[in-house]
Amino acid sequence: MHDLPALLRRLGIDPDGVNPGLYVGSFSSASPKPPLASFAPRDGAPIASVSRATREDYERAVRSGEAAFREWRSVPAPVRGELVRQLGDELRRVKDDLGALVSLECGKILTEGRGEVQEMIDIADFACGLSRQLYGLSMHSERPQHRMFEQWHPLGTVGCITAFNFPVAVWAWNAFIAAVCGDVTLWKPSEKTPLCAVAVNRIVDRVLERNGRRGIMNCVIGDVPDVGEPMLDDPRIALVSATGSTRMGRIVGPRVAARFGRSLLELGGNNAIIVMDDADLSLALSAVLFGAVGTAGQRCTTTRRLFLHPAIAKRFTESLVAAYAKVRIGDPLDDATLCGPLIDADAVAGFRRALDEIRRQGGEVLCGGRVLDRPGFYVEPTIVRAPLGFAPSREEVFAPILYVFETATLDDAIRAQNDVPQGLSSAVFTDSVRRAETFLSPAGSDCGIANVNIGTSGAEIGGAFGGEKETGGGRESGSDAWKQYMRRQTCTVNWGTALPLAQGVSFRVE
Ligand code: UN1
Repeated sequence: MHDLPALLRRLGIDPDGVNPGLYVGSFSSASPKPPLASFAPRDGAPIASVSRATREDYERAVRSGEAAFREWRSVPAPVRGELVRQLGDELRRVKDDLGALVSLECGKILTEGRGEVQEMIDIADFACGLSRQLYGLSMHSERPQHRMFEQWHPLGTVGCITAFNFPVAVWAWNAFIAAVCGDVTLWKPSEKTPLCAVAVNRIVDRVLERNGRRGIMNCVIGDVPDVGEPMLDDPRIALVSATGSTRMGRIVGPRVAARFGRSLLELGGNNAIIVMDDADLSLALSAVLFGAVGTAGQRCTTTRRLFLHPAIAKRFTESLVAAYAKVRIGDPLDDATLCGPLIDADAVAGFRRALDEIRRQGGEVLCGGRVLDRPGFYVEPTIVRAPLGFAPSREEVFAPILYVFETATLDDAIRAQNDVPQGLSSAVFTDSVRRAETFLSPAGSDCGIANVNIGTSGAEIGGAFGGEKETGGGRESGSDAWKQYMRRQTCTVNWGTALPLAQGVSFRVE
């Protein structure tokens, strides 16, 4: 359908040569390492390649950022917001092309690829407004003629490690908020989606160059030991914002903490929807379908578990299986497709392993369960009926596998939902105010996101995004997530002629 080489060229990607893997206020392709090839999950074919940044490139990038930060931190925040506004405008212009590249390189369907670019545009608008609202507090001093307040200052360099499944939006959540906060960013994108990063950096470069601000958003595309790991131990990286698996978070969190750095972790999810007997079942069905099958089960917010009230369990499961049968699996660039491929062969192997284990432990596969025998990395969206506490359902597998359970009461469902190590997103479907509020109460869902009559995935940027327990505790994107990108300073000003001490302490020489 698309003229792919033309699409790549419009986005500043050379389909034939080696694209630069280093953006530090200038481009560079001169790497001694073999280029990194990017493959399209839809057919496994190579798309284009990118030079791999080295450990020395990382060093250049950090230095470039540090130099830019010395000026950027003193630029008025609303002026910083204006630059982010321009980035949003550029993204509006390339929305369809960049959305198509996201589909091509990470395999999500076109509407979701475009949606991801829209998420970047939304966070640009949010960050621009936020640049005039980085509010501090003022408090009443207990001492006469004293003023007390707190203010927020830029942190420095924010290291941003992103995953393949949101190859552009999660960077924007971090980079745009960090930019209005006066920080500089150093982006390490997933090696599985380097071309999305190249396309974004082409746009960023244009806007930074126009504003004379090259160096405030840098990017190193390369291997983890060269350009990812160094961030963890580097005291020049004030905040490491990392999205990925819980396994990765277990490495990042302690390493950054050991040097008293800050980390913001967005790790695994194991999200559930509870459907009660008084729910609008057609709403619930659409939500489960999008939550479980959308992005081929590769969102951290993907619906992985379903808790059904016994009165509707049979009917709802039947409708869901019927809906799954109608899902078109195929080329993500084809408008008729609802379920695209997994990212690569490893992901397919993970799906296979999970299904073997599910069968071995007695899970009942109601539909799907197979790997499709065609080029690319396609698997069937799968529904598994299992007893409560089924061990495989405690793990996040990045594939469209949905476990269905029956739970007699709302309390049982909430208990079962919370009984996993992860705590990202959750939802209840009910028309009862009492049940909805129970789910949202302190004794309800233990997740960072709790929804009523809305699924677990597809959050808007305006709220703080993130989760509890093994999800890592970080919050990105909207609300007051910006505070993690700044340092708080408490200030007391004495404008009087005496020096009274707090707490009534007297300390004087006669
Ligand atoms: C992710 O999967 O890492 O809520 C992020 C959502 C998207 C973000 C997902 N807005 O599904």
